[in-house]
Amino acid sequence: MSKIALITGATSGIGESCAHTFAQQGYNLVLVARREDRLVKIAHHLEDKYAISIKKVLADVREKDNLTAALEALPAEWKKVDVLVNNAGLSQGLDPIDRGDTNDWDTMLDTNVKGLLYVTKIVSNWMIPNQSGHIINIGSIAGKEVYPNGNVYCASKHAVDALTKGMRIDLLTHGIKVTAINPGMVETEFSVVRFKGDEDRAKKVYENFEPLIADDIADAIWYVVSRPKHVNINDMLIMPTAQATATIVNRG
Ligand code: NDP
Ligand code: 8X3
Repeated sequence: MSKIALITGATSGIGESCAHTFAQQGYNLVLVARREDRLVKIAHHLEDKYAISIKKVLADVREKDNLTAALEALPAEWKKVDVLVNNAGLSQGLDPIDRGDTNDWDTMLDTNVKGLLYVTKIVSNWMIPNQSGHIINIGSIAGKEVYPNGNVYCASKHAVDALTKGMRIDLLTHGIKVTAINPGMVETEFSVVRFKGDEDRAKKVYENFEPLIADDIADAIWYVVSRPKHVNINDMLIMPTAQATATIVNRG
C-alpha cells in the first residue's frame, strides 16, 4: 500500500493545500474536518485526479470521544500513518484581555491545543509499533512572538511550540520525527474565521502587500517530509518577504 498522510483541517487553506500536495506525491490520505460537503468534494476531486484512496473522517478535534471513535474505526491498514499534519486550528476575535470573549478563548484553546493533543496521542500510538513516522505541527509566528490583542491565540500557538519540543523528546526513541512549521501571514479563510464572517475586515489584513498563500506552506511541509530518514527539520519560520515581525509589515 502507498504511504499515508493524515491531515486535520483539510477542508480549507493550508490543510486543503497539503491534501493536494500529498495526493500529487501518491500518498493515500485520511482527511479530518467538520464540514462534510467540502470534505466530500475535496476527497472526490483528489481521488479522481491522482488515483489515490482517501478516508474521510468527519470530526471536530475538540470532541475527544467522537474523534477517538471515528479515528479508531479506521481499518487497520489505514492506521499505518506515515505523516500526521496537525493543522486544524483557528483564531477567534482580536481583543484586549479585559474584553475578550471567554467562549472564544475556550474555542481556541480546545481546538489549537487540546484537539492537537488528542489527535497526536491516537496517531503516535499507531506510529510507535512501526518505529517510524513524522508529525508536523502547524504553529505560527504567534507561537514565537506575542502581539497586541493576540493574547489567547498567541498563548495557544506558544503551547504548540512547547508541545512540539516535548513530543520530539518523548518520541525520540521510537524513530518518530517531529517538526513545527510556523507561518507568518497566509491568506486563507483564517481572518474571515477570526472576524466571524466579516469579509471586509479580513481582506484588510492582507491589503497592500503580498501575503503567503497556502501552497507556500504545503510546499515547505513537503520539503520537510521528503528529507532523508536521518534528517529532521525541527522548526521552520516562514514569512512573507514583506513581513518582518508579527506586526511589522511593509505595506508600501
Ligand atoms: P482556514 O480557516 O482556511 O482552515 C482551517 C481548517 O481547520 C479548516 O479546514 C477547518 O475545517 C479546520 N478546523 C477548524 N476547527 C476545527 C475543529 N474543531 N475540528 C476539525 N477541524 C477544524 O485557516 P488556515 O489554513 O490558515 O489555518 C490552518 C492552520 O494554520 C491553523 O492551525 C492556523 O492557526 C495556522 N496558521 C495560519 C496562519 C495564517 O495566517 N493563515 C499563520 C500561521 C498559522 P472545518 O471548519 O471544516 O472543520
Ligand atoms: C496566524 C498569523 O499573524 O494572525 O497565526 O498570528 S497571525
